[in-house]
Amino acid sequence: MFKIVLLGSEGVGKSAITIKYLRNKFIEDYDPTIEEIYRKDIIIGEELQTIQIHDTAGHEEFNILNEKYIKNGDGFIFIYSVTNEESFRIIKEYYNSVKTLINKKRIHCVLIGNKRDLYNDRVVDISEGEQLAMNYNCEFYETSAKLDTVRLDVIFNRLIKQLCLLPKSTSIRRTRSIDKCTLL
Ligand SMILES: Nc1nc2c(ncn2[C@@H]2O[C@H](COP(=O)(O)OP(=O)(O)OP(=O)(O)O)[C@@H](O)[C@H]2O)c(=O)[nH]1
Ligand SMILES: [Mg+2]
Repeated sequence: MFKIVLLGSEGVGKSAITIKYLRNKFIEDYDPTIEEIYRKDIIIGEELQTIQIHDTAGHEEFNILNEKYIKNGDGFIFIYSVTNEESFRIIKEYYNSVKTLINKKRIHCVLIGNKRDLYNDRVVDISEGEQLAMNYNCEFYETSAKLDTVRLDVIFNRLIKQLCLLPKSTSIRRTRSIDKCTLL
């Protein structure tokens, strides 16, 4: 089982992305997350594999649990909103926390700029996201939990594929059956 942790400041759309990905439904109301853990079965190669998604709290009052999730995480999705400069700036802090806490050479992650449907409110340029992702050696996507459907599947699958490709000796817990996994 792969544990995927979503990180980003409050209101950027972590929960909206999670629910859209899992249930193809967009949540319009804002209800700050305390902690949510979801499971999803996906087909990898010919095997059924379970991923666990940790939707963390961006709100300072609730994010004391995040350290625990980061330590147990296999892959990370860093999310900011293209309408919020501060949420972009703070990605560096999340990234550095992960780097410190998981103590691995390489962080398997994806960077997402969310809310691209709000083009009149955009304050973070796409090139800024691209540059940051290049620094982190990770993939970058701009998306919208409100409008995009396919893209979220692609994003999650790309990250899972990275995790599948890791050699067996890494600390990631996986079932025997996916030792030679290929993602469809
Ligand atoms: N227009 C638009 N609104 C979005 C999008 N994604 C999320 N929202 C809205 O932004 C608000 C916050 O979204 P959440 O998913 O709850 O944010 P969060 O990152 O989980 O916030 P915390 O749980 O507090 O950390 C909600 O009202 C969502 O409907 C998007 O892509 N486009
Ligand atoms: Mg949330």
